[in-house]
Amino acid sequence: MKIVRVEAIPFAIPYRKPLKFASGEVHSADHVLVRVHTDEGLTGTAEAPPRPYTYGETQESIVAVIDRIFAPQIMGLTALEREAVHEKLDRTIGNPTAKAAIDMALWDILGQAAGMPVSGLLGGWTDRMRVSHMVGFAPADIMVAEAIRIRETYGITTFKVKVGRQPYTDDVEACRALREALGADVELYIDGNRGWSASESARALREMDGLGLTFAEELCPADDVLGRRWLVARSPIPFIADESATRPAEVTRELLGGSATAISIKTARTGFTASQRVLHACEGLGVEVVMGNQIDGQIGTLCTVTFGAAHRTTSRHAGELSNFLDITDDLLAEPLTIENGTLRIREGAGLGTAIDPDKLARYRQDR
Ligand code: MUC
Ligand code: MG
Repeated sequence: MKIVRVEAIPFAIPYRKPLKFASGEVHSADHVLVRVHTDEGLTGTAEAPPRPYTYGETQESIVAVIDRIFAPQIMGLTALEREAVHEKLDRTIGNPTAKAAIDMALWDILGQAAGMPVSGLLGGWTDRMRVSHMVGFAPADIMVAEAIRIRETYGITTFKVKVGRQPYTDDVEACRALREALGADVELYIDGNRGWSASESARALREMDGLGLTFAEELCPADDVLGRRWLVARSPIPFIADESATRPAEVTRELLGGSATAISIKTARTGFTASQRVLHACEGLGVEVVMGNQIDGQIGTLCTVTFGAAHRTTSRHAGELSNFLDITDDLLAEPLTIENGTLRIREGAGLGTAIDPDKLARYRQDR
């Protein structure tokens, strides 16, 4: 199972409609396909989504760091030596999605070699997750129409509403319109991507009191250290850290510092190995977790559901697993389908991220 080659292949697939939120917007899935090959002919597959507004990575930087630094460092190690692999990768600061894709590709190899699904190797709790859909910025009536279409088409009943606009009252209006149109049975929570100040966030939460929101995520920057602590201490609902808690140490810092009371776990940035560290820390500290989405394509989404379904705590809340619906196509040989508001894991050996070679040839950017 020795690693003999690591490929980092840039590809681009257009979106049907852009997803807009307070820290950026996405029009095209300009991701990197990561394939780790072994001397026994196994190939582990995962994807890295560049999110410059969150991690500073670009498609070019992900390809470069894998080609020039990570691949040479891990050559000759095996999928059973993930601690050694991570010791090498961690010599380079940052680059979370590049590191996470390598980690998940190694788990894919492990599963294939063992003839077992990765979800079972991770924990094997269940075979599916309820899906939460992210509603991006638009006028309130368009956001409502989108949520209704998603509920009718896919049976999804949990929505994460993007907030953080100026003035904050536009978002209050959108959340109110969503609750009125969708009724009491849907779950709604909000994500500000650091768009508001602490005082705007507090006013917005107060004005949204009564809408039955379950969580508030990254309403203001964690770098506003005292303002954020002040806000979190007063929040009537658990306050999720997402982009402020991207590594196990940051999770500890934000939770113990009073800047968060719940955590978004994203396999796109912590892979499976470090996501388990984050999850176990959260379980030990007694805070809730949500499986987040790094605006993943289908490969990344399959990784997220594989991890989320594998563990009891991550399965308690709907996972953010539907961003791929906005993308016109994908690379998976067997596309994902959301039915009755749920997404299933793959039952076969490994992750189930087999790639359609014709689609890869069509969308790759390096030839
Ligand atoms: C989310 O949960 O914030 C948007 C920016 C990012 O880092 O992730 C997405 C979704
Ligand atoms: Mg978020």
